[in-house]
Amino acid sequence: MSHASFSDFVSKLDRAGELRRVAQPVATELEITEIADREMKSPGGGKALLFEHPTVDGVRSAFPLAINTMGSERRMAIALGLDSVDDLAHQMQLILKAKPPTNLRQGWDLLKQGVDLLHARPKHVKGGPCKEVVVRFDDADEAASTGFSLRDLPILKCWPRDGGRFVTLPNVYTRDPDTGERNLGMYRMQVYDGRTTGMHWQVHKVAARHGRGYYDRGERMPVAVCLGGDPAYTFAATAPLPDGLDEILFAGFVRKKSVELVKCETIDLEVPADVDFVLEGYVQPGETRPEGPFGDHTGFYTPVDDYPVFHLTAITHRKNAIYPATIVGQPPMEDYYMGDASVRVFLPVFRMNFPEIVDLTLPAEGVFHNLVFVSIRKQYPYQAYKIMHGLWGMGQMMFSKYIVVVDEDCDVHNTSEVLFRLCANTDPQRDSTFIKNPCDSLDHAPSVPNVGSHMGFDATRKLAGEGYDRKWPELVRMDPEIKERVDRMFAWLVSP
Ligand SMILES: [Mn+2]
Repeated sequence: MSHASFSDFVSKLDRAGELRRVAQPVATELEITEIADREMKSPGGGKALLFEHPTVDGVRSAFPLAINTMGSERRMAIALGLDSVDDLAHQMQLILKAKPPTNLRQGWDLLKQGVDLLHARPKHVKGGPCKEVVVRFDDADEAASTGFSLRDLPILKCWPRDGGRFVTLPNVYTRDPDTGERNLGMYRMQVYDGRTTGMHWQVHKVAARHGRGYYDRGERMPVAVCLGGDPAYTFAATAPLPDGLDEILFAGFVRKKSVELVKCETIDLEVPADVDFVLEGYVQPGETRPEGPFGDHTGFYTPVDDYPVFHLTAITHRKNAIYPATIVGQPPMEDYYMGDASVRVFLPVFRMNFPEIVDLTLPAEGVFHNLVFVSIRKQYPYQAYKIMHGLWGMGQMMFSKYIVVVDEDCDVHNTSEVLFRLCANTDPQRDSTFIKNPCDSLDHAPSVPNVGSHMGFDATRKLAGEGYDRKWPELVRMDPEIKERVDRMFAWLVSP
């Protein structure tokens, strides 16, 4: 189920009891972070917050600011228009299993199974709410235009040592100059002035590759940045889609409604017509500027480095636009729930490559790349190592610093249970392995940036073929019949 607008989504959160409104003025400089951080660290991720009167340098912004809108399992499901995120995982599973329909009958059968691909294709429209207000920047002089600029948006200065204000939930649209292929990604943007920002796409990101294409041609690279609209766009921007798979098709599939695309005013790109803000502009390939520091999702400040510069040529927006934001920092934060939803939805894709995988999670403490818990149906010796190496060879999973493999009967979402297995089932020397692999650029621990070692633990039960000649003992467990009987007799006793 789609959302007509970002404010429609916020209203749904309100009706579900998932929103707290803050009526008093609060500073976009650090104060909103402190409030949002406490909320995100309260049990289950707290509530979404709508700051009705954020202030910028002491002046009330014309736009309210929403934060932590996806920061719980429930809100993530509401964002995707679902009762549970697992419903979407189930639909992914059906698609992967289904053969592409060759006739209407097969197509109809797929539809009956709940697979709805009809709405994946976007529609092209002439106008839309994102153009209710159009502000073009005169190339000659900003002051000659209305005076409206990025300074009018309630953009956060997140942490004390940050290099400035950062746009933290930007949906960034670029196009491959050779193939015309579109990409939607999320790259933080440091505000330099009213119409210039940094563009933090790292070398291995798709947009950076597009940039090299424009560089080779000696052409300006058009870039459009959208804020707000259906949260399905934000989910699609951060989802681990295979390179070349159009995020807009995926968003259409997620929201069960075609994305309506509209042409930008000053650049040759299309954006969803229902978003709250569109920042149109360009990156001049080759031009860079120091970006950072920034209090990052690693829990540490990432240092200053050179990144491309985004020059705005126009801002268009809804009259009643809401500015969406998030903060990152020491876990757990809102991004954990977004990442967790991605892992759940894409687990069927992992299972296609590795059918023995039962479940997989990236615990909040590992801030995505540092820790992976995976459970497998183990059938042969050293299968745990096969899975580790498989994951280390798959896309962004290559950055996984520690991988712990457990048996299928261990709940990977229960960190306490995984640690129990890790400690109880391993001989440290026999059951661990070190490898060399690329590291996340944001990881400050490796001696040399971007490269280092990773470690895997085989916490599964050991087989005879693994040099373990005794009989592996059985876990202490109650009989299921007794559990059921006790459940029936004592409803107040929660079955573990
Ligand atoms: Mn992509």
